[in-house]
Amino acid sequence: MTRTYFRPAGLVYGPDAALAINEGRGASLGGISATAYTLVERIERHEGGNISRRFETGRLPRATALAPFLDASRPLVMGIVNVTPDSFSDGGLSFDAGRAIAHGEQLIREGADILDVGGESTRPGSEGVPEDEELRRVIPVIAALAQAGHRVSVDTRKARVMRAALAAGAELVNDVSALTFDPEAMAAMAEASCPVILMHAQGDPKTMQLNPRYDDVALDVYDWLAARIAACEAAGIARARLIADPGIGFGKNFRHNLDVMRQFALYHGLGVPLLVGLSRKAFIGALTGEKVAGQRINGSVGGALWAALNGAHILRVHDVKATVEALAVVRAAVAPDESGL
Ligand code: 7PJ
Repeated sequence: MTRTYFRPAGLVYGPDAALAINEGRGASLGGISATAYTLVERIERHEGGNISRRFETGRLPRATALAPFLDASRPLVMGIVNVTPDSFSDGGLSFDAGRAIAHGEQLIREGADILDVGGESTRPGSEGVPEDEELRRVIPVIAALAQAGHRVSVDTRKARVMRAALAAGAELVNDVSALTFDPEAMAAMAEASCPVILMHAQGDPKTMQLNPRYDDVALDVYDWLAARIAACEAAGIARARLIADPGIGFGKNFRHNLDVMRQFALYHGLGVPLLVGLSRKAFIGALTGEKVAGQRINGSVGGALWAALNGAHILRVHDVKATVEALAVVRAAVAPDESGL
């Protein structure tokens, strides 16, 4: 059986996007008003593994509908609030509710739209955290930040933590296992009504970087995410609630990450909004030579801009100020008189 994929290409921005759409030569990329694609790469994956590619002036079979909290004119910036003692990039600096809350407030002042609060490090090689400990870490932080009026997401793989976080005021659930880790997570989300972020990973955090393998990483990740979206819909989680994320660094070697990044626009074919998290990851360090995760700001911002120009709806970052400032410059260059991108 041949499987067919369509990757948006020939991207144009701002007034060019408006013109291309008006002339019927382009369509909005992922529902983002400031970006249009004018070509699609038709990718056919044949039985036995052969892949053929050609450009066409076509449209994606499915357009993306934006959830109300998203912004059609620009990507939202999700600031990372770690409440873990072993998080690799901030050394557990916020392992303490008070400090995590202050850090979240700081990220809001810097321009974050969403705060992603996590109590379990899922970086390569890390061990899981007992449920009670995870709850003890994240719930007070979520409650305080939500109470202060901020939009909070919870980064967890556990149904009980999801439920408690929503009860404490979280508005989104971000699961790096795409509801596969905890057998109850799917039901917990079917009962809720919040947006759910489904991230691709191969293997579990402890072993995922040992020897990741794919036939074609970009397409394999696409198939996996499409299957998770279908499974969620079948379990009663409406498609309109889902956000997909290719999971940079999760069971992917350097080359895998580059392949996924280059073809990021492919994932718009899933027909749901997209999130990317590449902030400070090893892949950025490998490209820049910066060994200290906390010093990988410049490379991370470069990656975030690439994702933004490829229609990402949410950028998950540690360095909110740097990202927001860089986005402002790209946005002005793309559409000086508008508020696009
Ligand atoms: C991601 C995440 C990511 C989503 C982490 C780190 C590791 N959630 N949680 N996407 N990464 N959705 O921040 O380096 O890429 S934890």
